[in-house]
Amino acid sequence: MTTNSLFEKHETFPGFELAGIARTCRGMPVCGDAFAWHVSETAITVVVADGLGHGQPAREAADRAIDAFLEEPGLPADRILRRCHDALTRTRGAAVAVAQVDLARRELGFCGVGNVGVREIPRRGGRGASVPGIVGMRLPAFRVFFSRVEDHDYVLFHTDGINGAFDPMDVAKLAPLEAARTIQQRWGLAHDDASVVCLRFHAREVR
Ligand SMILES: [Mn+2]
Repeated sequence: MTTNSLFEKHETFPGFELAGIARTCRGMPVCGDAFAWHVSETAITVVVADGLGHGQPAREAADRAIDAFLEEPGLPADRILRRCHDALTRTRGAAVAVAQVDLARRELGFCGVGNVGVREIPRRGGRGASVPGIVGMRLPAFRVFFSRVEDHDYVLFHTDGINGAFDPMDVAKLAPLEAARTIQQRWGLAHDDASVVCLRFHAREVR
């Protein structure tokens, strides 16, 4: 069997919407990528993890990162990343990125180690980038990049199973789940697990 199994998740909240897809590498029984988000009164936190390699050992690393995050989702982004590192020491390691939006300040903090990227619509710049390294093995010095989010901003996080040459403008008019599906279908690499999380802000309610 060479079916590429898909995991999809989509949730709508007042003022924003989240959708994610993780698609399994061709010929593999399980996906080595995993993602999760946590939404509180004050913050949105998204974690995307790409376990090294493919199959079950990759999945185990990715799952541990997600579990470490969900056990204490209220921590700041840099502490979540460090927590993931501690949780992954006996695994093969993973690329992990953490994005956290402070809803009151309308500010996005992004940090990542390994090949998980962040893209945006429109192009404002300064959303940040992951630094090379392997979470669980060698955690390099990393920083949290802070940037403002405005109404209608679209922020996309993706593993390296998505061809990084894709142009986010191609999905600018699509709702998050449709955008995630389109990115996966058009730019997902068959020989790797591929995942993408789309976070879209809507207009704030006017009272
Ligand atoms: Mn990968």
